[in-house]
Amino acid sequence: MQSTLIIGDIHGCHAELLDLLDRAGIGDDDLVVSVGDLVDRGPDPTAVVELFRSRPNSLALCGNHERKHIRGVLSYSQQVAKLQLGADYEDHVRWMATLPYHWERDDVRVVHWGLYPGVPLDEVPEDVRAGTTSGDARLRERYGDRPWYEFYTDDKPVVFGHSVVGPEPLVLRDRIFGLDTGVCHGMRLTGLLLPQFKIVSVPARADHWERVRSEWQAPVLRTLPWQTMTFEQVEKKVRSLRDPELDGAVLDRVQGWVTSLRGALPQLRERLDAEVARIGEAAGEEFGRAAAAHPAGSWLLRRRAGKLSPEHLGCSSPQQLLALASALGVTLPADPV
Ligand SMILES: [Mn+2]
Repeated sequence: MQSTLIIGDIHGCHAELLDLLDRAGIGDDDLVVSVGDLVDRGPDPTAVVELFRSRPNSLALCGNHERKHIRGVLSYSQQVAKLQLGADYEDHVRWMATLPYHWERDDVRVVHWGLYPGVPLDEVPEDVRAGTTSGDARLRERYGDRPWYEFYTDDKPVVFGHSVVGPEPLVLRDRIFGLDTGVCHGMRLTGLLLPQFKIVSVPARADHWERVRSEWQAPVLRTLPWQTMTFEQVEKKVRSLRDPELDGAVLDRVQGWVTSLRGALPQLRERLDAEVARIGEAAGEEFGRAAAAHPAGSWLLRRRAGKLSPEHLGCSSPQQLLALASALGVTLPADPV
């Protein structure tokens, strides 16, 4: 008889997914169902997504993490996953957009997070089923601070993930199953095996998110447009990205880079003034024409006309300052990270 394994939030933990399929004795003919959140925080989202995309008898629901990718709302863990998924990112996100928000059979219903007890699943708003912030607000409106499943009285078992319940799954009245046991945070990956309704679980191999989020910090920071932001925007961004739980070394490098660029301004001003004087002497009345032929021409003309602030020399962004430096033959570090 075909078994069905419903699996809690996997979050890119491919090794544990294989461990769980093995522990549950899943064969090719058995059905594997994910409650959603295949990606984000874990080390190997690509292998997890590819498994669900390529394995016959597989189904994944759309979790709030998939939904963020689909809607292009990328917080830090999505920015990391985007880099991890690499060249196939767009294609995988198009696939995510095809995933259903619930799955129901005669013997079970599955949803990533919420439902309205007594209301058919396809009449429950998508954001409630996915567990987004707006969905949570709707649930709070209906049920206050109590979780929706405390109002669930149907006989049909219901399975969900989304809310980490600790290393052991939540099981109420043998028909309410909360399976997010925090594998990406070093706890466990849990599945529910049907038709027996038996819990199967494997330990996480590491606190993945702790490692992944610091390992990917530099690559993610490298994708930000540091050079074309204004100096003020760079400093504001650095401040907003400071996180007491993260190694600040990469942000320190960005900060140091900005400081060294700004610190080069007196030297650039000296060079610029020396060039203005030199060209003025050599070209006399022809200053404009001679300066225009110079790589730093527009700065020379503005400086001579007194239209360049001595403090920042008209350079509001690192990119402009680097362009001026290069035009004056001064080498400055171009890469912040
Ligand atoms: Mn989740």
